[in-house]
Amino acid sequence: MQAFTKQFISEELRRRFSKANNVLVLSGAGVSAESGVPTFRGGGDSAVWKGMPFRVISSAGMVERELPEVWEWFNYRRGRLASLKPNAAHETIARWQDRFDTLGLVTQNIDGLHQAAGSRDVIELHGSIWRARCCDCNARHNVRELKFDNGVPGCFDCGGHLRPDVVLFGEMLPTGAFELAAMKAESCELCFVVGTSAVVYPAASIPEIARAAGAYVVEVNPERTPLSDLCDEVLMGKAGEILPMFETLSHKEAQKAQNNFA
Ligand code: BV8
Ligand code: ZN
Repeated sequence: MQAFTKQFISEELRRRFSKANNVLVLSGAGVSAESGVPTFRGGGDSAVWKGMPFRVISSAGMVERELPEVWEWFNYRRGRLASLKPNAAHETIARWQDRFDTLGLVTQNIDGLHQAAGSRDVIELHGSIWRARCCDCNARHNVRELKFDNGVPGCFDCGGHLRPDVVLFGEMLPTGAFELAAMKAESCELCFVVGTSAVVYPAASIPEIARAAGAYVVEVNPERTPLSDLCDEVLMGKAGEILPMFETLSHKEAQKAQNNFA
């Protein structure tokens, strides 16, 4: 394992990782794949609901025209996600909070698994499947424990129609979320891009911003993406296998530093 780690993670990245103070992680569906969450684009546009590609069912137009169907799709997904647990990738990223002075975590995922692993202050660019938002008064409600299998649930404050508090295609991101993520991208030294096909914007521009501002950008993905060529390093493999390798590495580096000091 250690010999493999040494080969796989370049000297340059080992050095940068051990010295970095300010690190940013952008995650996508692939980080949750090993927890059992289906990705959207693994093997093509694979997510289809009742014959509709997810880009159609998860779109602004569907909320306006077919809100009950949107709820049916989200209830189905809530059911599939309810019992899933964070994996080694989520857990490693959560531990990086104590490893670095500043660790920013920006996710496109709506599954809440980063938070379940202990990550704090997660920037959720695309919202959360565990929240609903009122179409009338804009109130947000935690619906994690609630079951509503039929039709459109009513707002607990005003009785208006609730919708999933998720950013659908053609909708704006939550106020300030992208701006905050972009600020973190501009100031980080090292940026990990984990488990994203990097085709959905504006999320995919975060690593571009980081690279333009001088960060070292590392992609972790079993497949190449449109971002791969821009990255300083591409670690091809599963997030749950690759990210824990950095822990071994950081402990080793810390030990080395301690030995040098003693
Ligand atoms: C907007 C949430 C302003 C709901 C989702 C610029 C150019 C072109 C188009 C646009 C552009 N700017 C904006 C657009 C339009 C559009 C867009 O990007 N379209 C693209 C697809 C062409 N963007 C928007 O509409 C955004 N809003 O721009 O607002 C605006 C508004 C109105 C009018 C004008 C402007 C809103 C985008 C929000 C989309 N929301 N869904 C839901 O879930 O139902 S998208 C969906 O894709 C997911 O939620 C996820 O957040 C997102 C990204 O997907 P990934 O996370 O990358 O996952 P994917 O399946 O694609 O890839 C998985 C990866 O994991 C693969 O690479 C695989 O190899 C890897 N993997 C697999 N296993 C592992 C692994 N990696 C590591 N380990 C493993 N084990
Ligand atoms: Zn309301």
